[in-house]
Amino acid sequence: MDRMEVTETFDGIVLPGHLHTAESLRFARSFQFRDTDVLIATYPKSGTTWMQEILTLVYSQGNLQPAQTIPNWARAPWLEHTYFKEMLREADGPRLITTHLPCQALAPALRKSKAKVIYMARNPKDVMVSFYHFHKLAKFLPDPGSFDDFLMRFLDGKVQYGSWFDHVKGWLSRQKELELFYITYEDLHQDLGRSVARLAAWLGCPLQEEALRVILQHCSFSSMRENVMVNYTLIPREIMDHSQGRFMRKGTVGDWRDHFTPLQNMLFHRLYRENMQDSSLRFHWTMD
Ligand code: PPS
Repeated sequence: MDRMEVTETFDGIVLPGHLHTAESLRFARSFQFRDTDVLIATYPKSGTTWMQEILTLVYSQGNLQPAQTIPNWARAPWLEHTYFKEMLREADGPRLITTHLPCQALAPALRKSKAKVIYMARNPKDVMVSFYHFHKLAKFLPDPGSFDDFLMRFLDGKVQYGSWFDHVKGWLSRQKELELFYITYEDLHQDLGRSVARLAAWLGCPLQEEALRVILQHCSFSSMRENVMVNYTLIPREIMDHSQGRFMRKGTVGDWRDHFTPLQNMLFHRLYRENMQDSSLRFHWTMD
């Protein structure tokens, strides 16, 4: 196994050494964005793969070929990952790039360009549940321990990739300085058609009705779950143990209700309020 037990620390955040090295992180921080680049920024488990698929198809105007033949990590590689340089497509048009890094690490590089950022957030209760299950399958992440332990570490910002609160507040507090489009997993769930059309218009890439129809069909949970280019079944078992669960797990809003005890919910609520009280951000999800 390749650096499976190693962790990298970056600005106080712990990241899996299987995917990150000090060098790959240094490279990410000083990356020269082009004005035409489009960066998908998310905290893990917030709908990154969904957004990668939507943007691929917006730029292909509904042509399914890239989505059906190229894995998502090659179509929209993670800036901070070790393989980024070899995956980045040197095409003239928009390069799709993904990141889970916090805003403070990338804002200086982004400010030097007009690169577009799409920040996608998700109800942290559902993020936490999805992340917990993902830890069981991803062998490059530590054993999550009990659900209760993981929940405490998540609220404390002590999980890999750091604090959800800092991530969301960091990116969204810079909405005005960056070319940033903010959207949530819940928006996509509520009205995928409207969300895709808004995104396409903002990207300056409006869609014909037929292209939109194809995108909606292809980006449904059931369709993406079967697409090997996005469901991570191409990743070998030593890295993702598919017997422990599926990457495309449930794809629902509010799955936390089937996981949290009343006590866990109370604690989550209290810490959510405490952590978000210094922020005037409005979120598109219900915490009850
Ligand atoms: S990662 O590992 O950070 O890239 O994960 P990420 O892609 O951000 O999040 C994975 C969760 O997104 C769900 N997903 C979807 N939900 C609804 N519709 C579609 N099309 C879709 N595609 C991915 C995926 O199932 C994970 O959520 P959970 O709650 O675990 O099912």
